Amino acid sequence: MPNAINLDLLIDNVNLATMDPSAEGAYGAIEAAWLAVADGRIHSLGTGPAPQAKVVVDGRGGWLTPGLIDCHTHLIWGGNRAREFEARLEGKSYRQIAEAGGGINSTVAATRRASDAELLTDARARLQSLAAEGVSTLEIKSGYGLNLEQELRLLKLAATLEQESGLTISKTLLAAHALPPEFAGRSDDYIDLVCEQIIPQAAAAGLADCVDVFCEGVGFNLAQCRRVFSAAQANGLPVKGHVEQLSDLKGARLVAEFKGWSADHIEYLQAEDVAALAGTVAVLLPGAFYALQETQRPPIDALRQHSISMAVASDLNPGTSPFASLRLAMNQACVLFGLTPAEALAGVTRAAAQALGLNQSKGQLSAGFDADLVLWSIDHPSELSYGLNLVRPESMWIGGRPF
Ligand code: DI6
Ligand code: FE
Repeated sequence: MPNAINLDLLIDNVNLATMDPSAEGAYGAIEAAWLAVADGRIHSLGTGPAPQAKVVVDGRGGWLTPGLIDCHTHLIWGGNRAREFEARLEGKSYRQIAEAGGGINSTVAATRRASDAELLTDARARLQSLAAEGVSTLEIKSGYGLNLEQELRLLKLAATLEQESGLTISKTLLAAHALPPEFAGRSDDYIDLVCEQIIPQAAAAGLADCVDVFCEGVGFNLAQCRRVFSAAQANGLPVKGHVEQLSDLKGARLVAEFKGWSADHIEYLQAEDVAALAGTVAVLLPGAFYALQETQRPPIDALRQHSISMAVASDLNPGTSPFASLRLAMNQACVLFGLTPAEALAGVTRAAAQALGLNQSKGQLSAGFDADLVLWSIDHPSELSYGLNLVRPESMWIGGRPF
């Protein structure tokens, strides 16, 4: 039995959805259990007599999960795109709107105009919505600045949000999100700027954890994305990509070639390209699929057959997924893509941690992992995917501290 003096927290009388892949059954469930925390990490867990600790919490027969992880968001932006939503409902496509100078570039204009304080006020509210539903770790991308100063500004604002919120935030440089208007007709020149200035300076300042691209007709082509990934690699940064969202440019294969953290969207990924993803996480973004009224689904069966980890994320952004809810994305992943609720929960815990390079410390209830914990008053973990706003966390701890 562990030395009681060293245990900071014991959660007793609780069922554990450990999400530990080596544990048996869906959810890696251990019922009628306890979990002990020391020094911000999970110290031990089990059934039977529980150890003593400085603080004891009665789980009252509820379920404890790892803190949820939203591994793909564009959380910081200015303005909104409700008028574009109206235009799409009147029959204009996302691509048509983008080509007419709307889309991402209208958010770029509004974001560049906004002050830091304005951006932070809106971003805080979105972050609080996520945290209120059990999110303890999230990713935030730049990508609405599209020049050196503005992209670095967005990454710094993400760091500010991390410091003030206490959540863990993975910061992703997405300078290759769209072609800014001042580079119209000169996309290779913009990629020069991304590779020669934006990536090196973000890396040197320690502002980015990863580099992302939008590999798409309305974004950047495969050769341009390859250049961005090579620059990331040269600057010591891992990569990920928005790939195969609207068409099949073979971006997922490129991400895999660079041993990227994740290939995201992938509605148009062909089943025969799935095997190449081994070691890279497939990030499913059903919010964007839903909002764009997409009909092409990601190749879920092929991903399962090849044992590719599937994460689920909100893609929170003003254009294609204006939903500050990871729980909605879990439900949509089940209803729209056919994931099981256990796959959806793994998608926002274990697989999402892997998609952020955090699989050694987050996303599981296992000894040695960070004590990012959510206690739910539910009868079964499938309830977390089943409904929306029916259950909220009873309690959340981040690094063993009450949040
Ligand atoms: N794919 C998306 O769905 C978002 N970015 C991307 O590369 C859309 C971003 C936006 O429309 O503002
Ligand atoms: Fe996205």
